[in-house]
Amino acid sequence: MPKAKRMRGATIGIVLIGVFLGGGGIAQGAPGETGRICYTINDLWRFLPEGRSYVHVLGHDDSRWEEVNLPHTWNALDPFDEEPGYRRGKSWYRKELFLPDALRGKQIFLYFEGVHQVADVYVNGKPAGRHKGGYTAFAFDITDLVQFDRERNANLIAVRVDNSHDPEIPPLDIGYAHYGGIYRDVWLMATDPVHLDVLDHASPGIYVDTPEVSGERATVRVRGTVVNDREADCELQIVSTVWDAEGMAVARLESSLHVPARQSKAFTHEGALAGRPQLWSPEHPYLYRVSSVVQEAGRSLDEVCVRLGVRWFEFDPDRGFFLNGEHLALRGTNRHQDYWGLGSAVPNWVHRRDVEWVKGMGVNFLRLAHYPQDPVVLDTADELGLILWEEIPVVNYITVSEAFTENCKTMLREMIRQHYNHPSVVLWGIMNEVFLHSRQGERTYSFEGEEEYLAAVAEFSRQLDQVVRREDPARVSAMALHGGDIYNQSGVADITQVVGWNLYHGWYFGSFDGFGPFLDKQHELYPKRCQIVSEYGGGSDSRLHSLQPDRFDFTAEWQRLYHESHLRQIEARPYLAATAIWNQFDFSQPRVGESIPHVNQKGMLTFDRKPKDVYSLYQANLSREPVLHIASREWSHRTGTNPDAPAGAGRQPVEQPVQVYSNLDEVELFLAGRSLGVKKPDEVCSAIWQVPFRDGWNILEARGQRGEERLSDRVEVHFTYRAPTLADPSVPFAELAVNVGSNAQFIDAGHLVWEADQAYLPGGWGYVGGHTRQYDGSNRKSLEIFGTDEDPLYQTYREGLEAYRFDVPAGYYEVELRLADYPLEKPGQRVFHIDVGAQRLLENLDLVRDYGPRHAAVRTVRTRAHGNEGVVIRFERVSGEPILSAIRVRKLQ
Ligand code: GCB
Repeated sequence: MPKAKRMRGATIGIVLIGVFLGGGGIAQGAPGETGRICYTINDLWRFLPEGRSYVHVLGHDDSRWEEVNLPHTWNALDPFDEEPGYRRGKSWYRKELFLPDALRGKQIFLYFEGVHQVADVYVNGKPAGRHKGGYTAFAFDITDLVQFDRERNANLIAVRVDNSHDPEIPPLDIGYAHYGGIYRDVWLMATDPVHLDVLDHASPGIYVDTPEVSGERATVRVRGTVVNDREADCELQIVSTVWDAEGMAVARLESSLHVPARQSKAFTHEGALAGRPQLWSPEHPYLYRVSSVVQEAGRSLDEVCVRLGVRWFEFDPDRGFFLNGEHLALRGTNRHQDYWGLGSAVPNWVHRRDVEWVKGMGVNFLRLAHYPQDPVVLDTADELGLILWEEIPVVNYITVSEAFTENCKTMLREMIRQHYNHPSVVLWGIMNEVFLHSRQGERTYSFEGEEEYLAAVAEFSRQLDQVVRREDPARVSAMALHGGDIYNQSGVADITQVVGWNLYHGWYFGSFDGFGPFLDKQHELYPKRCQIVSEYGGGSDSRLHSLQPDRFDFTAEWQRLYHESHLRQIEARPYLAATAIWNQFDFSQPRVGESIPHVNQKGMLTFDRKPKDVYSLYQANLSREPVLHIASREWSHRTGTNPDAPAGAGRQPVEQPVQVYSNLDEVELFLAGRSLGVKKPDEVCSAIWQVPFRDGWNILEARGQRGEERLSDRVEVHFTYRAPTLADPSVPFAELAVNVGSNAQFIDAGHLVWEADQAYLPGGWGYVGGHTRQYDGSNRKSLEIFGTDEDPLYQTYREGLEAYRFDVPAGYYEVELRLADYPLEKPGQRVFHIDVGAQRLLENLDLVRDYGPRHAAVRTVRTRAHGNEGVVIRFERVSGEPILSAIRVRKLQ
């Protein structure tokens, strides 16, 4: 059955685009520092979502193309709609560029911060260059292609962008969207013909490090290359100055350089910083600036200015991580760059705010997974003080070919050279979970008979590792592994200087408690390896809550238990130099699905950056700032029963737990101004109260104090009391909705609580017969339900049931049935009748035939309950087993 293309909640993104006003600044390493003319050319591009030929030429009429500003992706929305996949292919961008006369005689470059993933750039119809790889910057010299004649047309920049799958370019198969487009800033840069190299892997042109460094003294070394694009030789002075944060020069280095015509020459100079260095650390992210000026006969021709953070570090397999000689437990998180409704086309201020969210959680470590990120991300990490792991996008498997290997090496070199001067970077990652898939790109658990492939992967890893060690001996190479032993068996785990484990005990497999023992075992077996945790996490959905949380129910409560357990296990293992949560933000995963299709929900914040409870859990544990947070705050509408209440007792208070995360010594919780007692948060900063919720609005307030500072947090919870006997006149029945087959309550957009399911008890309500079919996320496959955004209501169901009963008082009722069939795919496999009261509502219902597999079906009927018969929905099997996904009964007045 053909499926209509239905967008999911797309308006959110569109509204956000409207309010983003740009921001950010010129990033370190990007062009734009003093000595050069440099500005963004992000506005007024024309976009054509096709790969047509000959549209890059002058004279082609693009007036009907869409007008767009950069950053831009054509996949902001389509990975999230109900049509499988999203557009991967070619598109064109064109822009008219007027060059001011001031640029005559200069060397002109185009500098792209990131285009996904193959860019062919043309200027005035002629090719300027091609770049492969969607996450690193590149620059082209366009001096010979541009013209300054204003009478004629402006210069035409045309870029063909292709985000098709390419077996020679990483990433191959990934769990996140390959957003196509020019999705980062584009700059026009003009330099003197004699200039610091712009085309060296689009690096800033100088590389600064500290060959000798201690708390007492540091030497600074500056390396670079000067390019002479003149027709004559030149005699130059290169002057590098190190400035402290107050603008005082603390080192001056000088070299003379003879650069022959049309050639380039490298220089290195080194010298001591005056006085004791100010060291860079997460607590004290002190930044110097280093400028290198190219001078000729006292006249400055070019200048590049970058940052310098003076610091040194060490990883030890037993003792963990040391920064500037002091132990520092790296506690951190991972970040994907995309954002709900924007895809990868994220403005600089959002990148920056993301890093602030990370820092604000109290962590000091961030893995930029699984690819190099926007320059503003690295700048912000330097400024706020975060230790970074940055990596190239080799994910899940590789193509065994020279072209693939070379593309990966180039990408790695680009990443290292472009981000070399960022003190925040400590680890360069070369790959992630390379043995998750077979060489054919399928999820695999065995590499039997694949010795050749294993050897090829090992060789590939060695080559990449060598690139890191050669390019940047002062940092360490790293790779992330999934739990399989194949990394040990193949020797791959011994190649990089640090290995990170991506562990999902208590999520994809096993229980939480398996996490620590797994790491202990690895530590015991490989005592010389520096092993860290590069990923651990579990997903949640703010619409789902449970008093009995369970794996894959996506409740905030299960996610909290998961992280509390991991925090305890991590703290018990001092040898763990670093740990990183997967993930700081929910992100796209087009083919995998959780309770929100195409979204990975393991974030500490949602895809649109709303913090979840776990954000406060980490903040309370890691931050020095005082934290006081009432958890489950989105569980703003609750229901409950006092099963022991006698008939006629009216609405009773019902005790339910409320958890508070705090790093204060003591916290007092109040309900409607009445104290429920003072508690000391435990070792993961948690305290739980049993709160007697009353029918209606309940105002909860937590209060605490640190020194003179008083803190409080307040939430309002609406509680609906449900009498154990539905016909009890002292609690008149109004409405009851059930998330059938689930232990979790689902709160819909209208704040209706779809309660956790239960077996029928006379006088009350529930299912009769059957068994539960629950969502199983362990296979990482999507369970998208079509035709609805309320997927969780359908992802669990009761199968083989005889009836669903509500012993409601006599009267008229509206009954809403919700159904979606999976895993069946063919008509005829499951056919059944549904009777509501005496009425046959659905005869020979075959959901797959009538709606298609995994498609939501909703039926609302009116019925009458006579005497004390209640409302009974009966299911009669024809073939297969009947099912019910959710049900709602509402009394009609
Ligand atoms: C992993 C991958 C990451 C996935 C994550 C998950 O191990 O490295 O890319 O997103 O698991 O959530 O499944």
